[in-house]
Amino acid sequence: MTVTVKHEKTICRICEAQCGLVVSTQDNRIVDIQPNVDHVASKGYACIKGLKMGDFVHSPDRLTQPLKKVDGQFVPVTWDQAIAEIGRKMKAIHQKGGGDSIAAYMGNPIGFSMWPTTMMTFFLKAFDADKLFTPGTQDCANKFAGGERLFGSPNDQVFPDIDHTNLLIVVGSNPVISKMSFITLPHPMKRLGEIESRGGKVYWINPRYTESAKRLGVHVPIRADTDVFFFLGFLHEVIRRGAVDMAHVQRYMNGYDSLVELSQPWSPERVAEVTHIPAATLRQIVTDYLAADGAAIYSSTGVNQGSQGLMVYWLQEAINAITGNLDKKGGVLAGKGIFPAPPSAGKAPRSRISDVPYVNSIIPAGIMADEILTPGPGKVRALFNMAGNPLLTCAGSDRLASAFEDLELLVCIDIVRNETAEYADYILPGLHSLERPDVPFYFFSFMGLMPVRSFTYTEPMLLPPGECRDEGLIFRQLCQSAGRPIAGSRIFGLLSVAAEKMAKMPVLGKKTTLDRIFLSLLTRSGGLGGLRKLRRFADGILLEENQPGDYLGKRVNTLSGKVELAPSDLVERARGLDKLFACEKGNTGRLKLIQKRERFTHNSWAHNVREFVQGNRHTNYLFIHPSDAQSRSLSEGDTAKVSVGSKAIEVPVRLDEDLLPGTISVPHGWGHQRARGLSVARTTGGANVNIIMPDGPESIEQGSGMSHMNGVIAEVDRA
Ligand SMILES: Nc1nc2c(c(=O)[nH]1)N[C@H]1C(S)=C(S)[C@@H](COP(=O)(O)OP(=O)(O)OC[C@H]3O[C@@H](n4cnc5c(=O)[nH]c(N)nc54)[C@H](O)[C@@H]3O)O[C@H]1N2
Ligand SMILES: Nc1nc2c(c(=O)[nH]1)N[C@H]1C(S)=C(S)[C@@H](COP(=O)(O)OP(=O)(O)OC[C@H]3O[C@@H](n4cnc5c(=O)[nH]c(N)nc54)[C@H](O)[C@@H]3O)O[C@H]1N2
Ligand code: SF4
Ligand SMILES: [Mo]
Repeated sequence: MTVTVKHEKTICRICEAQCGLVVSTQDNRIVDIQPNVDHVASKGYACIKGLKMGDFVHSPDRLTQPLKKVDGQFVPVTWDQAIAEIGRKMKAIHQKGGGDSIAAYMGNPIGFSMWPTTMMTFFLKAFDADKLFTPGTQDCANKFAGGERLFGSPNDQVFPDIDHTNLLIVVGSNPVISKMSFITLPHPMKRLGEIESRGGKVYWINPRYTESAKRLGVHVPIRADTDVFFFLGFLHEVIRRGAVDMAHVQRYMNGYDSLVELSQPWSPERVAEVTHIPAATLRQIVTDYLAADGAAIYSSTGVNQGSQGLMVYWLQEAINAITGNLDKKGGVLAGKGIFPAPPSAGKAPRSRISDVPYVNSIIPAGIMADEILTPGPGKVRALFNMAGNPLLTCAGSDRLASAFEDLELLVCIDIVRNETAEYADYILPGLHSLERPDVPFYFFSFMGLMPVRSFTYTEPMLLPPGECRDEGLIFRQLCQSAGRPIAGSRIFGLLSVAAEKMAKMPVLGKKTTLDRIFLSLLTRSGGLGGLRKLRRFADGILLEENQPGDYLGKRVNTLSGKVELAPSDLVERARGLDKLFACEKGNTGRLKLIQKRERFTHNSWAHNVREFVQGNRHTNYLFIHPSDAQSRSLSEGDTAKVSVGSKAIEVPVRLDEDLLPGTISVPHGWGHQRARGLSVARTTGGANVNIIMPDGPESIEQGSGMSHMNGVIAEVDRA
């Protein structure tokens, strides 16, 4: 008998690089994954996680049927029973508490898939619910909030024109490991290396001498969470030198005078007192930035997760704009989506807890526990968690655990039974990304954050195991069961039922599923044609190149049509910076805790792959500079107690000379010992750093809702 091996092309949906892959399958099992050398954007690049995706898909821990908690134990139930019971419970909760009593958490991995994420929002809409939590307030909501203020919409974002820039300043990103965010950049180090090859320069502003900085560029160590002062010093110096393109500013921007005023007190000498970047170094960076024909400053989670992410974003983009680098070849370019962005929800809702504004329709995860635990109207009683593990990935894990216990209904839709799912009433088996058709990530399809503009439609590579079900379908069925039309639209509800019936017909079958109908409508709306055509381009399609000069005066979405350099709330907040500066000076000598991503980890969900957690990778560590360890009588391998306020965790010590003294790091996503559904991860060591990360309304950044996970003041002792 001949055994057929199929080789099919797809895109990886683990991180934002979205690399092209060739997946070889036999009898519905992955036998090999190789980088797709013909993919128009990734051109043969892929990392170990994409290539080992088979280990996630075929994990013995895959959920294959719905589970219900009965007397503290999970027992298998049929889909009909699960859908009917959850639907009934939803109806009752909705009748009692209305839409405000229902919330959802949409995790990072499924953020890369268009259909289930859209259906989750339609599901919430069906119940007049708007409490959508996502990891956005752990990684990027400051950029959404900044985009709205400066450019007129959270979806209006800029990215560095990497392939043409002559000077790139990277603040708080380590591309060798993470492949970056808010930009799709497969093989980032090759592309950054080309900047140097053409005579340009790369600066890394980072409290850690990272894997990326060791490969190329100039590393400038900065005291954690003082970036706002680095940018104030930068702005001060640009303005003092008169290096502002005034004609450009007058024509395309508003509010420049406020920038002049607020930057005045912040000389490079003064900011050096807290950033620890010598004034001469800052001046040299400014000189190089101004001398380059096409320069860009880019920042990422290293600052987004700091206490001033929105302020940093504002100052950074103001500098890029006033120096003439916005909308310029080699500078920063404004993304141009492939599809029209979803209409704005109008005035942003505000949370019942502390009146916090939602940002880009998301409510801060830092107040999730409060939303659930605080009694009164609007108390969250039901939570749907899709592809998320908030217990390990959101700040304040202990309070979250109490909150999840307090819920009347917690439903987790996942591919495995993770830590959060232990608190669930029902666990429903969803699909792995390789089991669904898809289009590229929202940030590229709608926001256009792509130096190489391209589009790849992918079919599923595999049939799902057991009774795993498309998440979008689950939401549709739950709505029907609760008697609420999906998306609050009877017509859409009826159409989706009809489409689902059609999909069961033998002839139409495979090609007319609900998700494909949706994706086809979407691709047609972007002028790309339908799926039948797109299937022929498995290596992706190159789209019209980015056009510097097509943004200012043409596509700026603010009411004035100009870039708003001085958003009033931020200018107001800038008045408090003297106080912050004094406070920061008072912190000199105290330890600051920062995040660290690692090659073989991906937030909380890669630790269940045996090869990724072998040897000394079986735990997370406290990374600490030898001088800080010595003053606390700690040596390599000792167990340290790391505390923030009254909360503490214990982790083994790793000495790390790459850290600026005064900086410590504990990678997140660990602490799996109680995960009964994760046969590999549960054998690992380590602790969940989010137990000690601050949560609650006081802990999140004003205006962006970002959780503070970087540069948090901490103490370290011997355990
Ligand atoms: N291997 C791996 N890759 C990943 C992930 C993963 O978990 N593992 N996660 C993915 C996800 S979800 C995201 S959002 C992206 C994130 O990707 P990026 O946003 O590009 O983040 P990182 O590369 O982790 O780099 C953050 C850097 O900030 C530095 N830093 C910490 N504190 C400060 C500070 O106060 N100031 C400055 N200037 N720098 C600081 C850290 O030392 C670190 O090098 O990565 C994605 N890629
Ligand atoms: N302290 C600290 N905490 C952090 C960070 C930090 O730097 N420091 N980084 C933060 C960042 S940037 C992020 S993005 C968040 C991520 O946080 P989360 O999104 O909450 O967590 P993940 O670990 O990505 O886990 C998601 C779950 O999705 C499941 N899954 C994967 N694919 C699918 C799918 O296709 N369908 C379904 N139904 N399930 C799927 C996995 O099995 C896993 O259980 O963590 C944040 N937490
Ligand atoms: S770099 Fe990101 S998208 Fe590319 S293979 Fe690795 S995980 Fe997948
Ligand atoms: Mo993230």
